Amino acid sequence: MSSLTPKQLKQYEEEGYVAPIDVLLKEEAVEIREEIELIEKKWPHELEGLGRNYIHLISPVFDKVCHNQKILDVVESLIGKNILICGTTLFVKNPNEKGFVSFHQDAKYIGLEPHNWVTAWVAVTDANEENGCMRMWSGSHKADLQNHNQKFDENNLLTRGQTVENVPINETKPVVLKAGQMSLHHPTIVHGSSLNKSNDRRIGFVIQSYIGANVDQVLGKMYVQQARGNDTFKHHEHVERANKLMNQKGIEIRKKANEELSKIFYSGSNKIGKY
Ligand SMILES: O=C(O)CCC(=O)C(=O)O
Repeated sequence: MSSLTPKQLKQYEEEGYVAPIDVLLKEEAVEIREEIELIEKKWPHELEGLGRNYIHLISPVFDKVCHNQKILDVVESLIGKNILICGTTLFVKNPNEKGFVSFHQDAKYIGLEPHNWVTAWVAVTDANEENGCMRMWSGSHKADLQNHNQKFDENNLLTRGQTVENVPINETKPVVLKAGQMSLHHPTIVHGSSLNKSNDRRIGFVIQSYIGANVDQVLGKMYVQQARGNDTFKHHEHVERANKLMNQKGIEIRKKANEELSKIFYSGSNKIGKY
């Protein structure tokens, strides 16, 4: 098993994230991009809005990434051997669009308690400073949850446009990844990303998140898959893995999962955004 090295574990503990980690071959990243572009062509609205979530339930290509043993080996070194997949999101920034992600902490609105979980950001394309890679506020995971202003900006790729203000940019670090590499980040690290100024798409496939089986969803209902070990806690409903692109069962579960996710993300809000 190739878990994180002591140096990588130290980076995660001290900085709140670890990167880059090689997980996929370049050809596998190309295959994932092709799957996205095939879906966009055949079912033009499928990945829009809420449709950016839970693609692993309708696509065997994405299912394979979620259950990738190299990814699970490193995830295990952070959250233990009983691992569940509780959701996935595509973060796509097209060239000539104004998409950005305000600085935020994932744990603020996601309802996953305790924080025995980690988010894996898999680079489908290269991610760099030119095309708007993530920036991590190193060490910020050690503080409590912070106040977030809710801005609902139409170019913000976050549900509520939730924003931690006054982040010292010089203390943030770019997470530069090659296609096929991954970063892992802590539930409470403050992070965000800015515009894609390149001529190509910037695509991240985010397993959001891998959770320990002990983690409950305190704001709503979640549909999970067992990635490794077992689930003696039984907090969540387990669902089947995708065996065929756009299989009917997967489509139905994905619809339900998205309805529930929306309730979770907008819990307590009197406004709903486009995701
Ligand atoms: O893809 C991005 O730029 C941001 C993604 C993000 O905020 C996350 O994965 O938690």
